[in-house]
Amino acid sequence: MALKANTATRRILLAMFIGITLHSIFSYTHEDYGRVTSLRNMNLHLSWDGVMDPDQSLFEAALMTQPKANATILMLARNSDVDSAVQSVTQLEDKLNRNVGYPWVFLNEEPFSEEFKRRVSNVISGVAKFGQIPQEHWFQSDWIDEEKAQASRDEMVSQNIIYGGSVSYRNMCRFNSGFFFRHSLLQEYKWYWRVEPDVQFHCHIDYDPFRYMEEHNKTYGYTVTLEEYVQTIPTLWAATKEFIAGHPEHIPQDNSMSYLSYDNGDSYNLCHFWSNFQIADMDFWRGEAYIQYFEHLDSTGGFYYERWGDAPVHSIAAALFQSKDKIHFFDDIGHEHRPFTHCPQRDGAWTRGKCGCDPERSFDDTRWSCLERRERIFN
Ligand SMILES: Nc1nc2c(ncn2[C@@H]2O[C@H](COP(=O)(O)OP(=O)(O)O)[C@@H](O)[C@H]2O)c(=O)[nH]1
Ligand SMILES: [Mg+2]
Repeated sequence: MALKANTATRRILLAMFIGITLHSIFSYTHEDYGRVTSLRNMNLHLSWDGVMDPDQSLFEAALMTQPKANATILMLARNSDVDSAVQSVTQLEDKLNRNVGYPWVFLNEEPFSEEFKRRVSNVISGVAKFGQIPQEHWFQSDWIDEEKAQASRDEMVSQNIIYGGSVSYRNMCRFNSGFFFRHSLLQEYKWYWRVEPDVQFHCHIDYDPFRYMEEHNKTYGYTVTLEEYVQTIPTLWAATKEFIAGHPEHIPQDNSMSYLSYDNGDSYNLCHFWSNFQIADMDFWRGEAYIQYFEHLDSTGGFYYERWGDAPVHSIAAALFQSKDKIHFFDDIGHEHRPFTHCPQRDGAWTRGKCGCDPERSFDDTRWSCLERRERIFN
């Protein structure tokens, strides 16, 4: 008896020793393994009274062990945005990312302050990287006629057009249109999720949206589609038509022109995907069709002589330079960027995601939404 117990005890001790040794080796050598098995993260799965929520912990455990996409969560922000950045990051970490651990990248045309980095890193479960945008990717090019640009800004201010007088807003729109995906910190990634300061994520996300995009062969995902202010893009469609005429090779047969236009491309109906939420494939923006389109648009000076937003520019490209099945509506992701909220209404998504938003007040039901038009075309 004593001999048997001794052997059994020795085996148990040996197994424990091997287990602890392997755990230590993996924790040091595999960042993901260390993250998902750390006590700090395990604690997060306990509810306020220390009891596990069985549904929650099951899907969280499943998410943790799945393979990851080559992806990052991206935020462009100013140092003064720190409070709103922390609030957006906290929400997305809580609703998804603490279970999947995608790295965050923060970009700014100025160096990030120590305070910004410290406050934001403190609410991130994994890696956070902070980068400065090269001057030539941000500031108004020298060849832009500043007198003409100033006159246009003054005119927009007199018409009360939102951000009409702002040069920095124009820099931001042009950067988001043509440069963010060229930043050195983003070169290693294919996928990005754009998050802005001061947004809300209203529902728990129980799957990995990047993997969804990958597995379903998508390139662009959105939550809200609406009409652009026509005064900000008077000549964007003319410039687009010029480009299309010169580059028929970039327009596949089954594109989504009918989402953008009611008259087969003659005029633009102003529908676009709101770009404060984007989950997309940077290789699409890095590809020949988009780079040529951006360069064509940029050469007209329209980002400064008018006030072209990155949202219509991205949307037009996503709709025209690829087949329509590449675009995905993330109906089940509750996202709010004031003044509009997309709140899931269908397929039990609101209940499943334990959403805090009011589905009755989802932007989808308003007359400004392009969703119905989009659905007619995409489904
Ligand atoms: N670094 C930096 N980020 C900016 C600047 N202007 C806007 N942003 C960021 O660009 C995004 C869109 O700007 P926002 O002010 O939210 O514009 P809106 O959503 O169109 O009202 C947000 O992520 C902002 O933090 C700027 O001058 N510098
Ligand atoms: Mg915003």
